[in-house]
Amino acid sequence: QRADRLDASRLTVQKRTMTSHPAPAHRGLLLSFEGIDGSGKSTQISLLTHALRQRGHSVSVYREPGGTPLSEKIRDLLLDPAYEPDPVTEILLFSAARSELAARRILPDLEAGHVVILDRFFDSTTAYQGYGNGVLGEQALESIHRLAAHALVPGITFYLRIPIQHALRRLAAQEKDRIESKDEAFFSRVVEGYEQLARRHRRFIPLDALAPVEQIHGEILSHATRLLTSA
Ligand code: Z5A
Repeated sequence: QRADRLDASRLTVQKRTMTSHPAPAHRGLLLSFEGIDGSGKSTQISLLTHALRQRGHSVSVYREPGGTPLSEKIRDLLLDPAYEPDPVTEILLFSAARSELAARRILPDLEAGHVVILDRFFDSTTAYQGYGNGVLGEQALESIHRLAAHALVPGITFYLRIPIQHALRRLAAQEKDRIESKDEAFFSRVVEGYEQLARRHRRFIPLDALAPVEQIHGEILSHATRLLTSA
């Protein structure tokens, strides 16, 4: 029996508070990674993907915004310094890219029993647009997230916590896109957003992003393993 055939009773998608749009039933496991740029998400995602595949799991990995041809086009628009979208437009564009990814990739993969790993999900919109740009109340944002994510919620959200100065130093050599070019005050608000989310949601697992790569990977793998084997 393949290791990725998860028992339906062990599904980890959290129950929605809004009954009008319940979380879809599926056999897979949804994991997301969050944190400011340079916190080490890509590094940890590739280690986790490799470890889970070695154990026989089918693993899909998607980045946000992106992951489908249309979502990648929206990503290009969103990160292009030539445009400065209205802040509400920006939320809706991130959400449009998310909806396309959720409907065309994430849901089918979860239904097939895959472990789906997301490099960012709707928590990024809360942190960057909600807190960073200071747009829309939490309730409005939550309704948009529910719609755009097709009611999916990660079983675990790994939050790589890093002081802004350290993250900036790690990325100093890279060319900056539109959002990476924002000032430090913006990133302080984004971090405050993540800290609020981490306090509020039990699915958030905060990790010290300054620890050695292998140590962080060990923690992440043990949480993912617990979820994959829990009854
Ligand atoms: N965005 C948004 O505003 N709203 C939304 O709803 C969504 C996104 C979904 C997408 O950026 C941008 O869109 C992002 C948020 C916004 N912009 N900002 N700012 P992206 O996809 O281009 O990139 P990113 O997601 O921000 O991540 P990144 O820049 O690729 O960084 P990372 O994946 O977190 O880190 P990394 O590449 O794994 O590591 C960075 C460097 O640190 C690298 O040299 C590593 O070797 C090193 N590293 C990693 N871990 C360690 C440890 N533990 N110790 C030492 N060095 C390490």
